[in-house]
Amino acid sequence: MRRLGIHSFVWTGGQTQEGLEMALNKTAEHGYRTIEFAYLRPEKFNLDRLAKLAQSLDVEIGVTMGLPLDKDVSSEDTSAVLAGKQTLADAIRAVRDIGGNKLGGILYSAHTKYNRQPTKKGWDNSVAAIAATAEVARQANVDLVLEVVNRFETNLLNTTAQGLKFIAETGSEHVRLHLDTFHMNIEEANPAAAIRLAGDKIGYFHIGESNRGYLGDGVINFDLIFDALLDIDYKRDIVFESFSTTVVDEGLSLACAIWRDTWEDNDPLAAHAKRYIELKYDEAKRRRA
Ligand code: FUD
Repeated sequence: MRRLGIHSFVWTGGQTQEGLEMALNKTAEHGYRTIEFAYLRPEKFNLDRLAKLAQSLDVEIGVTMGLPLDKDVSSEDTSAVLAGKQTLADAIRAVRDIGGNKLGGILYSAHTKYNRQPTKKGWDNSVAAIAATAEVARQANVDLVLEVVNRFETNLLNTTAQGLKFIAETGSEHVRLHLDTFHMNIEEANPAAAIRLAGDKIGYFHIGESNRGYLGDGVINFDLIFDALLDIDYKRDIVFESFSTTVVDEGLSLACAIWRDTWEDNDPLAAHAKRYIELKYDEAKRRRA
């Protein structure tokens, strides 16, 4: 792994400058070296100040988001697709301006529980929009990673195999997958096999438990996950993600159906996750030695 990071929603709903600055400080204090800002609203913040603070703390910033339905690039409606492309291009500029290194999340569709089947035309529209976005991202020196999520959060890319087909169709070497153990646990028959299948096409990796709470409390077999990540020689960032109603954001909490507390105190959660990930990673390395 390159850098171990933490999702900002462990610290803050992300609605204020102070909240994001606190999140950066907490991240560094706990020894994480990258943070994920989700649903960043660039117009609300002083991006330059956040960039400088991150740099002074040696914490890198990644940004993730999902599209709203009226900007869904997997829609058959041309105006929604155009609006979505514009949103993605704006988001890449915000990532660049905050000194960030990647844009991830549900960039290829709306982040929602769909009430319709995906369509071939919608898939093609999304592939074309992501191919165009990849070029914007490449020029801005920002990685573009597509998060494969469970069926209740998109209707387009629920499995790694679908994600690989999608990125192949974009024809761009600049698009990679953003995989997440919570989602894989729901959709993949064999999460470790999915990691091996994706190999070098994994650009970003989320570690989350099956109940989105404390690592180790749920059903995910992290030994198999870390064995697979070592097998493919995964060298990019790994980020711990956990959600609770202790930290609420209108957009993300609703899209992810976060209706209850999996924890109340974020400091012990963050400390535990870092110890847990480092331990599992070391154990996997020892198994190989
Ligand atoms: C959502 C999820 C998150 C989310 C991201 C979007 O279920 O797993 O990774 O997609 O935070 O900003």
